[in-house]
Amino acid sequence: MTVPTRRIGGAELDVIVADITTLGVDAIVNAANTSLLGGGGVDGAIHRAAGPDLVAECRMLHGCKTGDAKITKGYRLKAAHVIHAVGPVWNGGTRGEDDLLASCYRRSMELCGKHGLTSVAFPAISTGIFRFPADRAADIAVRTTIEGLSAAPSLARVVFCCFSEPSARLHAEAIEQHSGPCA
Ligand code: AR6
Repeated sequence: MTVPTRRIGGAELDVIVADITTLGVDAIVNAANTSLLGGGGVDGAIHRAAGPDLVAECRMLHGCKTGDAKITKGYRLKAAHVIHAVGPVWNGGTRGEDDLLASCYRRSMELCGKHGLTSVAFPAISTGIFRFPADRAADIAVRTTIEGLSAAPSLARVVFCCFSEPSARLHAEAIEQHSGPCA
């Protein structure tokens, strides 16, 4: 699937299907849990690829609340940094899940701005082990990231790094919906 790049302000938005641990961007975002000490899914893959120094730095952060994000170095990854964002577990949608998911994208964008990062890649946070509906999550991810560009003027590239074609299609549709027609 080829998705045309969209430009919003000074940033381009891309959707790709890839293993996020292979990307040479300033920061990859991790779909972490509140302990920040690793787990399965993309979290496990990032810790394996980064090596043991990552969990050592994470230990010093003393966890992270759901809806928040914290930044570390990338160690053996190509990415210089990892932004550990904690998405909500899906519980039917009545426990603030939408707001918590939006919050972790917003906090990640704020960290990109604070650290002057020029490129960032997001996985589809909460849509795996945490069971958040993929279409609803893609809409929140794209909308909140576009809103967050104003907090991160240094960003020239935002990548939605999906792990399947259907996930990529959902993100591409959301970009189309929230960014207007292709220029
Ligand atoms: N690259 C890109 N995307 C990936 C990769 C990868 N290497 N591996 C999985 N995905 P998940 P969650 C996709 O389960 O739902 C962990 O145990 C995956 O297909 O990794 O937020 C944490 O420690 C899905 O679309 O994260 C937490 O306890 C998306 O990444 C919990 O899982 C997120 O799936 C977090 O669950």
